[in-house]
Amino acid sequence: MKIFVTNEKLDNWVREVAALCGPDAIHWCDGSKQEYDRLMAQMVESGAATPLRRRPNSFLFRSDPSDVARTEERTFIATPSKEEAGPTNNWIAPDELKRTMTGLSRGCMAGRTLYVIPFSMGPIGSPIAKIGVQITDSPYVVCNMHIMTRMGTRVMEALGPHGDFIPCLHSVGAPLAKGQKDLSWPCAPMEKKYVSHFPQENLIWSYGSGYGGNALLGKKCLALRIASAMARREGWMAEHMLITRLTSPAGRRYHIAAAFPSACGKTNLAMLLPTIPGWKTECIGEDIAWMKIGPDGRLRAINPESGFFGVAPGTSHKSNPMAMESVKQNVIFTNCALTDDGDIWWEGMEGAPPAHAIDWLGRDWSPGRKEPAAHPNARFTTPAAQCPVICGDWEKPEGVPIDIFIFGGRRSSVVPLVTEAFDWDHGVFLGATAASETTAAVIGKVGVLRRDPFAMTPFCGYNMADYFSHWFDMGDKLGGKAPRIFYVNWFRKSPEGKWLWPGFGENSRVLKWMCERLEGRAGAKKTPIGYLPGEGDLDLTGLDLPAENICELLKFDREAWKAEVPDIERFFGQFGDRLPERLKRQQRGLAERLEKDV
Ligand code: OXD
Ligand code: MN
Repeated sequence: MKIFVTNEKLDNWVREVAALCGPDAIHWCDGSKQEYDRLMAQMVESGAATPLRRRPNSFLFRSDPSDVARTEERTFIATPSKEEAGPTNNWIAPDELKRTMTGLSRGCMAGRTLYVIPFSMGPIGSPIAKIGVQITDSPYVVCNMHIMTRMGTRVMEALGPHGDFIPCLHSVGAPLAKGQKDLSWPCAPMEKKYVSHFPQENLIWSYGSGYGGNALLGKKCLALRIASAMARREGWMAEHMLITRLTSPAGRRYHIAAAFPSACGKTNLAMLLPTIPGWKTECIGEDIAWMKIGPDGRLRAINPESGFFGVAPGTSHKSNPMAMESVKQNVIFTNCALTDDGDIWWEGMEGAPPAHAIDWLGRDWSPGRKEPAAHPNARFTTPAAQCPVICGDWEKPEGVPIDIFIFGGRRSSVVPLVTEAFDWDHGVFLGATAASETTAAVIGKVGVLRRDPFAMTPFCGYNMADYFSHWFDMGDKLGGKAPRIFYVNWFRKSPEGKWLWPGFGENSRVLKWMCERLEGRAGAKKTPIGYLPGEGDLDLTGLDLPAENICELLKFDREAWKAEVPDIERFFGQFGDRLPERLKRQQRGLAERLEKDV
């Protein structure tokens, strides 16, 4: 079916891609429920999807074992020079990468249907939104895009005959010979996977993977890597941040945007239920924030996505009750375990594990087996509108005004529960030096400390040093209307390896302190690393926590911080002369303050 609105650039591109990739058929997606249902029915029929008896309109997929997470080592930024991509990105010259991608793509859709997905990142028509078009040969990707983006006919109408869009070309890289039976999760071997970005021409070209951020190109590829480069050129911000609204008992609203590396509880914080009486949170987004300075000079944020692609293991009614409520129906589950009564299960869900299940590899599983039943990076794809605490204003085209930025990471030692930056420049330094112990969201070693500035290392589409400069520029533009900046660490452990802070809903106590700092109502003590809550400054009413835990959580450990300085210096060193002078000044400032007796 062809959508009645035509767009010349798009028609030409689809024709070109079809000639290169050689699909058997072309389908223009209209974004309707019928389309979704038809594709799902086909995938159930082929055995790729398992309908879940216990969750209406929900399906389970199992990926190929080689295709379970974003593959950062196969992700490329093709800028004209290597320096423009910077030391934290994999670089290939654009011409060379185009040649490679073209070679791989020749005939790659044989035996498959080419789907054209016009989609909007952000509410259609919002001044902050952008239109993309993904071509893919994966019906699984089409169904995920139905949930994660606004797509189909209404986007074609917004695009119009002459509108511009960001082309996103995707193939699972598994052409079918005549009569060849398809696999339930087709993909290419690791060395043939490429997630390629051409920021100069706003082009995305992904080959060989059907999983998450490698394949749902609106998300990490467009909304972060390409958008971050566009945002720098155009003077706005594309950040790896949740957006949440916190309302005080007096009815004052605070909007918070927070950046954490993958699988650090970002989704939990985005929709947390406060444990402190009278406070309320409403979720606007849980992964990405696009922010522009509004007519009033304040930074306005939208969530460019319309669904959650959340990590399933560890999600429970304790860690994230609102996520559990959001996944009761209309959900795509990937790499979760299947129970005998037709439900999904994963490690960290409350209650006893099932006596028997089918694991993510399709094998029999029972408790006590060494390997987990669900892959540690198993996911749910669910409509954001199903979240019981979704904010009434989450689709407001003008976005919400941001009051507070939070950075953080997973650190078992050194970093206190919460720190407030002295000012914007110090806040940029906190963001730039953010570090976290790695988790399973990305292929690689787990538990290693890595610096992940602004949680953007895998997602910045240009030289990270220039990105730091962009943050300083934005601060200069925002002036007195700039959000206040904080740094948190929920993951501090005792020497015996026990969590010191209960986390989850109790994190609202820390958010409350931040809001009260904005109002000048909460106290703090000045330390060389920033302002920390002093004794009695955090509202701990009703929280049964040993005094030693609080003391440890809010301790400034001079010696441990002194040991951080050389590591920060080393980390900054990789950016050479491109590192902004203002960051160097911050680094020197920290080192000096640590030497002084304050
Ligand atoms: C994600 C990630 O999937 O950051 O959101 O890896
Ligand atoms: Mn993310």
